[in-house]
Amino acid sequence: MKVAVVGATGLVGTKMLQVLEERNFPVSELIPVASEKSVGKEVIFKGKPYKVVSMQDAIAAKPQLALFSAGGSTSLEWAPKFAEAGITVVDNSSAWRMDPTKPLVVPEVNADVLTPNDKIIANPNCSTIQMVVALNPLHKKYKINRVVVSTYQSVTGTGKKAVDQLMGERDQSVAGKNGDYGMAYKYQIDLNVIPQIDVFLDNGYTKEEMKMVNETKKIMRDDSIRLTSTTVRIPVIGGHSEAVNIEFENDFDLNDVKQLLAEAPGVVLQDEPSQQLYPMPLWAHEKDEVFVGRIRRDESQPKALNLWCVSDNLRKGAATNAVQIAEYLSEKGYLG
Ligand code: 2RA
Repeated sequence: MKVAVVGATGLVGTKMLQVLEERNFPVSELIPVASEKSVGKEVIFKGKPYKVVSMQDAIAAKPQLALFSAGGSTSLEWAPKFAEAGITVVDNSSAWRMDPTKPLVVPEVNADVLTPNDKIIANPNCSTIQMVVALNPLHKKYKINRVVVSTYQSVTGTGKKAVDQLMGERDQSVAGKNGDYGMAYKYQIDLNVIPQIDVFLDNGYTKEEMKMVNETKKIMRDDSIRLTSTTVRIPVIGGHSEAVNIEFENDFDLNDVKQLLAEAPGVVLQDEPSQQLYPMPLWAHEKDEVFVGRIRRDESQPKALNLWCVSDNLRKGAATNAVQIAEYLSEKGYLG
């Protein structure tokens, strides 16, 4: 099938091309799309060069599927134009996520909401995706009442400029080099931790924190789950980590919790404290799964536990999740 990747030269777009290729998605023709300044550049897919085209040219080429990773305003303007031309859009921006007419999908959790009529499908925020993959099997069995989550997020979630800032600062502090790099953040990120992801809202939370609250309820189809979040940027590139405290309606068996997670789709249990085995971004990097460990009872609160989960935010948190949605649509025969 003809597949367009919009934002094909960015960090997530590049990862989308890699994941489409690795998972052998049936791409007969690739249509890479990017901003006007990148039109004419080449991207490599399955060893072949493809020229980057404009939005108009991509629509005229009539792909069946378009994976978008081009920012909210581009998506608001262009996704409907693709959809009107009969092209199914899977969009990685926040533009459509909370629109009640658009599905917000993590395939392991709620692929069944998709119908052949969905032409714009939202890919959730990276920090939400990895958390709900771990929460869903536990919610189904023990019913979650409340979640308290703190994140430790990779600079790759911000984009290439942030990776350049971190590496530039590191070069300076380690090698004494005076490289030329721009500031993606207001503050130094190397040797630092920044307790702000995205902008602040009137309630004192950041947008990233409220995405975790609102998107979780929509994906898990349960508005009764109470959730509070603190999202933090750390000088890491391999993936996002999350410390999650979960309070259930019903008491649970800890071994059963571990068993449920070990068997859950998309989860790898990595929980051997005696071997000092637990999830880390260093190991999750370039993997598609959500790694879960440090599972233990919360001794301060009945029916509650703590866990630690890590996932590559550019893969399961973005590109892989989008491609998995496309695979589901393709298997169901929903893609034109
Ligand atoms: C971040 N959640 O890590 C964002 C990316 N979508 O900044």
